[in-house]
Amino acid sequence: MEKYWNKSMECATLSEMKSLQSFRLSQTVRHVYENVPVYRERMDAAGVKPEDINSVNDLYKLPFTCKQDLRDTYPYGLFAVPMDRVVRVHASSGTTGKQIVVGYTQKDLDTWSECCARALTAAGADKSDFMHVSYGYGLFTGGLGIHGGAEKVGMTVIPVSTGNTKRQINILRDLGSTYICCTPSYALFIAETMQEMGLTKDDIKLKGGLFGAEPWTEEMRTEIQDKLGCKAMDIYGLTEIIGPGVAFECSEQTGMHINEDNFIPEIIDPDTGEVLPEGSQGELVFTCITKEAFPLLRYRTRDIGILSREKCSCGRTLIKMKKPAGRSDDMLIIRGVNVFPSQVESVLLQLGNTAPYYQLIVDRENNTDTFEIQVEITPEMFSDTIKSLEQEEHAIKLAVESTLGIGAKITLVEPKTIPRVEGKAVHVIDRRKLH
Ligand code: DLL
Repeated sequence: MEKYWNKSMECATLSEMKSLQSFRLSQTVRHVYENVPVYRERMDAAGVKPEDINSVNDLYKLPFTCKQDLRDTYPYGLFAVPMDRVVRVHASSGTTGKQIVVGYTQKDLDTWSECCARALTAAGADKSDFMHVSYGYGLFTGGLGIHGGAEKVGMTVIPVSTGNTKRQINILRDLGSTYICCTPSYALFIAETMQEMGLTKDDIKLKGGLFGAEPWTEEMRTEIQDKLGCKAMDIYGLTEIIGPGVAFECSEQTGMHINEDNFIPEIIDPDTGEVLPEGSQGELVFTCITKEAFPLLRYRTRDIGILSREKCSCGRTLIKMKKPAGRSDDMLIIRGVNVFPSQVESVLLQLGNTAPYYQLIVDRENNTDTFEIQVEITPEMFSDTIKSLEQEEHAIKLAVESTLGIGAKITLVEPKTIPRVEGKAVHVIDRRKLH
């Protein structure tokens, strides 16, 4: 039986949801117009007044916000409440550029915990469960975000944070954790380290895991489920909007329900800004409608997604988003062809012979892009003949070319060559940017 944390919100009718969103949106717009000079100036320039925003159908009238706006107003320029009401800040440096800072009132922290509590409940967790938190604690939102949700559910929280993987595994085993959360890359590293320690999934008691903070494929899900013996659920979020828990997976595992009573999603054409109809692929945009300290209007995430209101077997009516393939900033254009690292990941894991560690190295020589994929071999393959390794290389080359429509040099590298991470994996080294 499907369990819900907040059934009235998670299973509301469409008209109930729209009217709640409309009410909250108009309140939020008034709040930012009155308290954030940047928003007031932008709305004035666009000729929009708070009284023009009465329903979700008016959303398109509002100007977009983007990461650069957060950088330009660093650190507190977009905060909508006095600092004495802000009880926490988090920050993100992202892969490029200046740090951004976000803030929370006590009510915002409660909203955030509620979002994560819904995710945990959808993953089957309840107060009898133990949650091993391997996301980083600190300015990153992963650790404290899920921690708050797990406490709200009443789980026994084990706040391990990142690092010292062998010690993590001992804690996981000794304290009998039934749930874990970390990046999918780190989950694989934990599995690999367990193997080195002579342990298997039968030595631990995991039932489920919430993995997110980076794109990951269905093949990677299978790999994690097999190796850790737990159901691997996806969880999505970003610092600017609240952190983890913007969207979460249910038992159907076919995309993530967005907590749309708190964050209204839209899909836009990234080039023109035009709002696209449901089912179209485009850039995800979120508007926060319950936050007090840091409510962003129409924030452009750069994440590429698809929204769907198709009926879900779990009974939730919250709109769903497809697993994001990656950020538009992560998309590589190599010799004119669009390439997402996740496509390469799918190919490698489907072939299934090598280790699940890879890196795409892109460079430019004589005005032409070069494209190399380094793939790690498993310790078992290490003793294979040169001939069989060459055959493997060739098989990967063919499969990559037919999926991406572009040739790549495949280099098999020794076990443990590709750096392991505790947080988000680095799948791309684009040296073209250095020239
Ligand atoms: O990664 C928040 C988070 C923590 C989410 C723990 C889930 C679990 P940022 O560091 O600001 O926040 O990075 C946000 O990470 O815009 C996406 O590009 C990517 N991302 C997050 N979750 C997923 C996911 C956290 N499930 C950026 N699938 C986002 C794909 C994801 N990409």
